Amino acid sequence: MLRYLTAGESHGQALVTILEGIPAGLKVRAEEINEQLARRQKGYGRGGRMKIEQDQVDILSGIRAGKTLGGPIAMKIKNKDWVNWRKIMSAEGGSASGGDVAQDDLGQAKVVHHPRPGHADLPGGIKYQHHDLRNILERASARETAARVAACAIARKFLESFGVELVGHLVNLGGIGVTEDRPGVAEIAKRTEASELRCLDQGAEQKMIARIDQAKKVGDSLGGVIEVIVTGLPVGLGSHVQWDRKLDGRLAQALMSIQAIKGVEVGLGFESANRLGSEVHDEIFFTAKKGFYRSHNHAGGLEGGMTNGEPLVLRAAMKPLSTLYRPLRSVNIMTKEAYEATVERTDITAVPAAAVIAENVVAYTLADAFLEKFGGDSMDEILRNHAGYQKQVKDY
Ligand code: EPS
Repeated sequence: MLRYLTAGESHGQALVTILEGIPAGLKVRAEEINEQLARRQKGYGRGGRMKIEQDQVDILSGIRAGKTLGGPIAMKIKNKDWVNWRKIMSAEGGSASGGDVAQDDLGQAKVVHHPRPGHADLPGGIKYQHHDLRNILERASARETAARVAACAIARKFLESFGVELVGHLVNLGGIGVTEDRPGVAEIAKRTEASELRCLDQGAEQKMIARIDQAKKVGDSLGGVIEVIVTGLPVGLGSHVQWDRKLDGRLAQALMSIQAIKGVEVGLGFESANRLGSEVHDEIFFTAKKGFYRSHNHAGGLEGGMTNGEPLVLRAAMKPLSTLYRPLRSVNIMTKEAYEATVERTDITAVPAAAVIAENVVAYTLADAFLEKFGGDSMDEILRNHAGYQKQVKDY
């Protein structure tokens, strides 16, 4: 239904994306996309690159006078850092002698021969037959997520038309967890937007910041856990009937595809494996006013690969970034000698950014499921289909 692709290298000229399948008549302004891009750039623990970039989208097609046309939406985000990498990264580059290694003004080739453990460098180099691992790392970089967020921000806007609210926030950083109960989505959004780490719990946040400072001092990096909560979803997005239609699987794929994500949980997640069934499942109740409702939401809003009307609760674990200022042991891919891994400029942590990326990729996957269920070519048609189904659910 909905699809998008991104292109672009971290230090290339620009990132681009094409999003197709958004119906006609959705109001979208560039500022709304830019707002998501700016949120993604924030967070204590980010490195020097974020001082260079101020991501702004250039809408090239698919939107006219503030409304989608129904055709592909193409967007571009310039890399401001490109001016510093032009000679190294341009399509026409290459050494004067005709070799394939470009040099910058200082005569540096910035070739990478020492793969970073945990990064795409080594498997990518072997697979694509590159002996300059920059040819891998430039595309593997999480810089790509700027383009993803731009595309997904439009899907998010689409979802908001149906009263869906969502928030992504940080619930663990380097082993320090948030203990506070979760208030409603709007309250979490308000409180975490004002936080340097996109974290609800100010006490935990101070400890996390100290942990980041400590990691920075010793040249290390930190991971964490983010949580996405979505309310206002109808019952029945996704389906139990086929593996690739199960919404939990599709959401997990969207989250797992974010750079550095190593695990995904739905609701109670891994903890449900430790408990008896009677301690896990959400008992069902009914009142005329509320309709069907649950005692708690351990299922995280998904049963049988379908939304069940309860809030969607997803968590994703991000590993510590694989570039370390105090590098790990590696091997020179040319000489096969032991060497320290390459040190590229990096962030100490990017978990707060991952919360924004997660929020937006979840919105994309849900918008796709919405279009499947309520499909149509214009917003009016889809809103009508949605309202008809909501009545059907109420009358069940
Ligand atoms: C990244 C390394 C850093 C991060 C980058 C992701 O970039 P650089 O090598 O230019 O310092 O800042 O993230 C972004 C540029 C971004 O926009 O999120 C990496 O290796 O993945």
